[in-house]
Amino acid sequence: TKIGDLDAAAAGRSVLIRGATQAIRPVSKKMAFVVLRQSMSTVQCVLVASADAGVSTQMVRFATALSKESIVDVEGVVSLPKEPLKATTQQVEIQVRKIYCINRAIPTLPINLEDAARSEAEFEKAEQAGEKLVRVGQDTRLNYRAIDLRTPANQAIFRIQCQVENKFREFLLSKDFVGIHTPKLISGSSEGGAAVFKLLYNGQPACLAQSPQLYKQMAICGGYERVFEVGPVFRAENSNTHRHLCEFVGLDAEMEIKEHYFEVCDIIDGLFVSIFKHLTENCKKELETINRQYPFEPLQYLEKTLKLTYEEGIQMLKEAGTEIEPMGDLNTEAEKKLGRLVKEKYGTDFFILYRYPLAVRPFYTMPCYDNPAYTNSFDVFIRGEEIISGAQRIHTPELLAKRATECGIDVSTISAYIESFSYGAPPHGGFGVGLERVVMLFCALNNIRKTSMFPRDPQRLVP
Ligand code: ATP
Ligand code: AMO
Repeated sequence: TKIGDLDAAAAGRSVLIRGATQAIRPVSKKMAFVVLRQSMSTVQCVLVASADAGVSTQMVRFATALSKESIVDVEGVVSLPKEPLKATTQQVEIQVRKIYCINRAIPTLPINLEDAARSEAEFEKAEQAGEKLVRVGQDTRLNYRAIDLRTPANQAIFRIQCQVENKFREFLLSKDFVGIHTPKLISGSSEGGAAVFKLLYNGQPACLAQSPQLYKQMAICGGYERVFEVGPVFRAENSNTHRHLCEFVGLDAEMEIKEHYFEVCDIIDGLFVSIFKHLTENCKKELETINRQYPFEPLQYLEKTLKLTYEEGIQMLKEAGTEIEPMGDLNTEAEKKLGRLVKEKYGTDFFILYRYPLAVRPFYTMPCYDNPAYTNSFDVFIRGEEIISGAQRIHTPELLAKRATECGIDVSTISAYIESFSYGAPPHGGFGVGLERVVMLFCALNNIRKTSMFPRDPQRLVP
């Protein structure tokens, strides 16, 4: 039986439930309560010693001696409680007939799950009342992730993550994209720059892929028209921030362009509006669960995604008193401020900023036809933080080699990639999304480590 399915209609039914002992409360020698949990659902089990029900005082004693978080099987009958239950998700009780311990947890766990599941507001309220509660720090949570993942919010977060990934695939498949897999062991950097993990590949210097960039473009050269990939991305940058990981899940897409790179933006528009709608309509329980521990304002977005030029963005920041180098990159603070300004003016947390200066984009980005100091490129923001980068790509080998050289890349290290554009290459563009960032920002969480099940940051390689 699934605990989440137990409602008043099940009253009187005999059930067999396997779950974790979330709380154990002895009342007397003859009576005890055990709260059992499966994923996000909990139910109260009642043990009362009685000869009629075949429940002995030994069985009650056995139950009260169980350690929290042990795995047990309970046989019993569903009944309706006398008063509404506050501590469980289900409004029924189980009158226990038998209880078996399947696996015993150690008596003192390194994390108290109740504390790990509390909201900041609960801690503050308790403090004001003079109660002492222990906050569980992010590092402790990650050190004991197998326990931390059991909190209702964490159960919800990774279910949401799975839905985002699934919708990404589903939407792109419906638009005739083909799912591909590109190598993660590669000979050199794919984004330019030094932030790669180096290793030896049969004695030859190699590195972990910084993105599927070069290969997804070569798949387009290979006649695939529209491709996508979901896979790991490795970045060796020493970024100890709330939004950088050394390994994250990349959701990438690449497509032929018929007339204009806004065709790529249109795919993003349709894709993300469908993801947001799906989460809002079909993941209510998960979102409410996250909200209970980490309260957040629902994401505001428009039916047709707002697009602003980079210059318009700079202008908005200038008018609001922020001095910005017009041909430089936006720093984190400026991006956040722009996010707030856009929300005030246009009422959306989700927008596309396009036509970035050439100087701040990777070598493979197509310069604008009308002014090569700018590019046919864009970033996409949620709540003032970047979730996507994308662009039209250069599809002629000469210009590609020239731009690589200008960006300080040794073209001999990417000659096979550059040559791919000599054999007939259609105009194309694409984008890359960071899955953990999408979930973090949709739910307005404050740290990307909350949306990576086993995060890899510059400090952490275990568990
Ligand atoms: P992309 O790689 O597409 O640019 P990103 O969001 O990782 O995506 P970065 O260019 O790495 O963007 O960084 C954008 C901004 O984030 C930088 O301008 C900088 O302000 C900030 N940032 C990056 N790394 C760090 C760091 N280690 N410490 C503080 N801020 C950082
Ligand atoms: P970019 O480097 O901007 O672009 O990466 C694309 C998206 O990946 C996410 N991201 C990260 N997430 C967690 N930790 C990190 N260290 C990190 N770095 C990036 C962000 C970002 O928007 N090849 C291009 C994409 C393209 O043009 O198709 C690329 O890799 O959400």
